[in-house]
Amino acid sequence: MYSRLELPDSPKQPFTDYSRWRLLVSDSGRHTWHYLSTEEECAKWPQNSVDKFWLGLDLNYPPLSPPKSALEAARNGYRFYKTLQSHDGHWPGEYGGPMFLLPGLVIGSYVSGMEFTLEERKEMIRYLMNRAHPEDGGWGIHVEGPSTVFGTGLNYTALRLLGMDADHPVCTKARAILHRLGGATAIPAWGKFWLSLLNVYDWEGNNPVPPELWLLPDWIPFHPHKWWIHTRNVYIPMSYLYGVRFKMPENDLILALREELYPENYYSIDWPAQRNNVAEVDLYAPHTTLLDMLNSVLAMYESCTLPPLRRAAVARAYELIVLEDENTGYQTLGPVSKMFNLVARVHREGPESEAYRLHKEKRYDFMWIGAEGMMMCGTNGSQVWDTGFITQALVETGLAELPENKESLIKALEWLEDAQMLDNPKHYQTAYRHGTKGAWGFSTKEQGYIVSDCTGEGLKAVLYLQKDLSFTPKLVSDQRIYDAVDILLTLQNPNGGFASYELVRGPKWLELLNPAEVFGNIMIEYCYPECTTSVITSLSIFRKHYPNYRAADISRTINAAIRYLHDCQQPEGGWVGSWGICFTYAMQFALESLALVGETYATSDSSRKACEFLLSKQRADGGWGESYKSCEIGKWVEHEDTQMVQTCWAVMALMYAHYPHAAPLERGVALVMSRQLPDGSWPQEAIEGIFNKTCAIAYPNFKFSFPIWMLGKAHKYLNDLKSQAKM
Ligand code: LAN
Repeated sequence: MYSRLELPDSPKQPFTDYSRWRLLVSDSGRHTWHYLSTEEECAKWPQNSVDKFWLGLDLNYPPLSPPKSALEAARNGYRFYKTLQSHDGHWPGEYGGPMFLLPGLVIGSYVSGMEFTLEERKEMIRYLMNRAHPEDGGWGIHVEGPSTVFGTGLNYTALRLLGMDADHPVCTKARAILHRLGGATAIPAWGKFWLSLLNVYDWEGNNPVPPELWLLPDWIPFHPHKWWIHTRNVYIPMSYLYGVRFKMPENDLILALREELYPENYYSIDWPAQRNNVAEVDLYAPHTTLLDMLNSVLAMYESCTLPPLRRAAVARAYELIVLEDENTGYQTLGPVSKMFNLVARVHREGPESEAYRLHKEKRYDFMWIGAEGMMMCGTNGSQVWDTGFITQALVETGLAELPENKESLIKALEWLEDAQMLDNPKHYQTAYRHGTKGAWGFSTKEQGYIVSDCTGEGLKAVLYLQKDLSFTPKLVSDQRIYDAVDILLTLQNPNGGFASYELVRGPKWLELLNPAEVFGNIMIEYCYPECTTSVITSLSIFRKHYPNYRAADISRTINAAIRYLHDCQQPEGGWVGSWGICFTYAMQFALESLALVGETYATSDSSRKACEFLLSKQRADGGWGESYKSCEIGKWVEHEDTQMVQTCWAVMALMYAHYPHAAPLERGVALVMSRQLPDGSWPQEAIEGIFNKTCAIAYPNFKFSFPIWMLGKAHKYLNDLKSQAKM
């Protein structure tokens, strides 16, 4: 479909004119990037500081006066960060990291006949070139991981579809490592699936993905509506596409890829033997015997499916796909389901349909142009999450009261007000959804999913902005605040903990059927210390302002949540983070929660043990640094370098716990201040987030919100410690 592209050898310089890219922020925080084609358009729509920063262009801010205190450093930090606030009040940001998303965008678009502009193609290619492993030329599951078959097989394919020549040195090198790792036969399940849609892997090489499970009665313990929401939303369109055995018609490029992806002859591969063949470097969660047995039974069933039953099951899966599209403005829950749904809708409804048009358009919500080229993001942004943190930081540090910051905070409140979901999903029980009335999600209200901790942080931010600041308009009514509390209270599990999007619906043994190979803990919802603590802290703050609203329910909920938190503290004193890296992340939330119910270093063994654990990890330079590998194995793994953001989390954790000695905190503060640049910003360090145990994901706004928060808080905290010492 695409012509081959003449490409520069080095991806360091942009392949397009970076002065022409603009981020359009519309519809309650929607992000789409546009490339302006004429000088006139550029003159009419000038590039602003948000565009320039995220494109990696120089902002050329003059140096600020060097801070003499932690508070001044925080203030300088916010002088810079304020310029990254969008006109509508939220903070946009890049959300890259996973390296298996862009191929879905490219393959899904290709098989559906959806094009990209030349500029988008060039910059996607450039991104992949920039992200190729410098030594072996492959790609991993995420930007910091070692090369795998999953990353290399899929990204190689994406490059070829985008127009890179097979003889380009980047392709030659990537092919060499792919073949060294065994070739694409051993690609993990989702890779097999994408390649099968593209018709460069045989459907016989896939384990079955039968849509019939959707015809089972809902009460069955393993019914897919009880699976973790991401897994089931990926499974729905996969089961449709498997059910119809979708495949792209052959063309020259497909024939060429069949040659390139495999060291052996494509036409002599024993496909059924590949179903459980996964390269060693890729494997995180090996199949259980139970799963293998189940797959064998399902494979037998595939050879004798009853056509009317299959048709009914495919129709049911399609129905669920449509409900999900309509509930989310065609972006779906996440980037993987987005592209599978898109292919399914185009397959059923064709290129002239409304579904085609809407799906095509909504790809842009995930496409982001950064300094290294164009990527596909982990969600349609992290709008609520980032806006929630920085606003809380400003209020807690007192920076919110500075006249220079008032307007910015009012804007942020306006945005947060607009981001609250006021109703339950359009298709609610019919789409197996949890309620959303009163909720905040992670990105935008259009995406339309509640996340427990996003509602917690959104609620906290609004309470801070409305209750602690005299100058803000009170935009979110008491009733809407009650709605947020009501929906949070519906999310507690019997063990006291809170999971991510829903209650834990399925039995734990379902994890034995995890087919994804590359991710852990994905079959059902699990309770997470981070999600639980955001709910505890938001409810604790809420009840200070509204002591009479559902007081007994709230106190029961908080007490049970605190018990859960104690239960999941590790014997060494830490909590394992599941969404940020790793102990330092989870511990700042956990120690804040404990302190809010009166458990501090002085009063609680749990808090003291946690502080001692953290202190034992402080480095000689005063900072902390842990690798994403901590999340893979649930044990602290040192990073080669001290990490500024993690140092903030650790110092925050100690302050929340009311740790009584200044020295370790002062050393942490000094480290964070030493890394600040003269314009008030901080440089990007290692990746900050994680999901499903193995895949790191970037939270580039954390390098602003957390140092500002920590430094401002530490300033006051250390002064208080000094005055207490004098007394
Ligand atoms: C996210 C991002 C935000 C994150 C927090 C709010 C930080 C967390 O506390 C709860 C879980 C949540 C909402 C979360 C869940 C999984 C997501 C959506 C992601 C890590 C972003 C990308 C990821 C998604 C699963 C990526 C697509 C990959 C699949 C395996 C389907």
